[in-house]
Amino acid sequence: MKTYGGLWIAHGQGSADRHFVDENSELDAPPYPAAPKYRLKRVWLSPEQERTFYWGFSNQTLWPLCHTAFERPNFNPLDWEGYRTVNQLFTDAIPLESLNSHSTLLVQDYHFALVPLLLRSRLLKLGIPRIEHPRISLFWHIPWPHSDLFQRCPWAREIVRGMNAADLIGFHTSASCKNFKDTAYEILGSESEQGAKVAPFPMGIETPPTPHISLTERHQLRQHYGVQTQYLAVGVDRIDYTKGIFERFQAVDRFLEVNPKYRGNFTLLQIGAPSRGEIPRYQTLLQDLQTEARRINAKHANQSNEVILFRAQHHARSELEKIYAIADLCLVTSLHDGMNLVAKEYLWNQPKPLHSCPAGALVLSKYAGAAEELTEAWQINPHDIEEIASTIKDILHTPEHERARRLRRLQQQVLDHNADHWANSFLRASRSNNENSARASTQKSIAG
Ligand code: GDG
Repeated sequence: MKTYGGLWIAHGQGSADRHFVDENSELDAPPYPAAPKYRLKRVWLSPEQERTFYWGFSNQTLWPLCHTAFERPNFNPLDWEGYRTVNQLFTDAIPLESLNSHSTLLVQDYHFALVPLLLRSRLLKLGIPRIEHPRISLFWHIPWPHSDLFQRCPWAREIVRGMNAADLIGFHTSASCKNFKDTAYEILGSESEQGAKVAPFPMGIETPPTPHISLTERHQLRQHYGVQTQYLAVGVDRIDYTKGIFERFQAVDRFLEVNPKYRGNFTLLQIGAPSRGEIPRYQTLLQDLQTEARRINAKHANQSNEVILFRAQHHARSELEKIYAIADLCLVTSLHDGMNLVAKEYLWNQPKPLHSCPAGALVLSKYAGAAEELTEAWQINPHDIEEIASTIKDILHTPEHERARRLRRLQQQVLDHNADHWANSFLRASRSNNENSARASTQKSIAG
């Protein structure tokens, strides 16, 4: 938005949001520093709409349905009703008068599957011919599961029809694209072929130059975070059952069981940002993780050393960057993940190898979208605790030149496919796709 400008329509949920908007619920953004780059328009939801649309259908139906983490989705008709209502609310908030066939509308994520079709209906009701519609692109940040699985959802047809009305649908991976195309074809038959173009756009991170960090700073930072051991692994996640944090703790436990010489010499620093705390499953997960960390710490207790330092709180970005920089390895053990940006952030924040410090190594779930790109990472099956444990050991025994070689290759991949690359290629594809479909509809109407 900062690069291209435009209008961002978003849920107003902050306690002060209403104080900072004009009579159209809009404001300049970003508010600081003074030069605004785009407009922000707030949509207000009632507590009931938040409960059904956000906590309910988005996060207790679509989220578990799309992640193969063996978590049962809720199929609650009231939540579905709330989801439809809020999708209509957001569609109605789109200022049609300022859009034309040169405009691009980006619909973000699984909360808004119905917006593309609802918008088409609104445009057609106003008598605006298809050729004059804005380009509609949808980016789906989470995986798309196997067609057979998705069709268990009682409202699968409405969801897929809603999405298919876009010109372009982007996923992070080719696997999700294939699953979506299969689902659309099985549900809609040949109608699906006249719908959206579907393609992978693997998302990247911002890649500014990263600061150098000296041996002394590294030492001080480790002390600051309570790390007293030679080897440090890091995990950074929202506390979510899809992220495989519990499995990660168990793998560290197993690693120390099989390799007792690392007891007192290996720490996992786990950052867990509280997330979706209104949902009971997320509350019990946090408690389970705390209990498991305590159990493992007691089991391998070595004087004052804790094996798992679990910091279940939000951290400033600058702090995360330092934590990435001081860790010898990063454990990304998602049971399923659209992409996983943490993997890329860890790689990018690795300092130039310092004398006597090993190059950072990434343990990466093969069920994270990032695994399609980051092929030089140490890939594991997150359900296989033995495999994660033995991979940690393999990494600690890998020669330095090999670790450094892999890191260089991975960092190059992160740089070549950074956030700018993602935004530019998605927008370019939105535009070229529209030109193609505009041409196709012109030809059709001429033929007609
Ligand atoms: C969804 C998809 C996809 C975490 N803790 C803190 C914090 N974070 C930041 C990380 C990272 C982001 O949150 C998490 O991104 P992920 O990609 O790992 O995962 P999700 O939140 O599940 O995101 C995912 C993504 O969308 C993008 O499309 O990759 O698959 O599930 O940037 O650094 N940031 C701060 N404090 C924390 O405590 N400041």
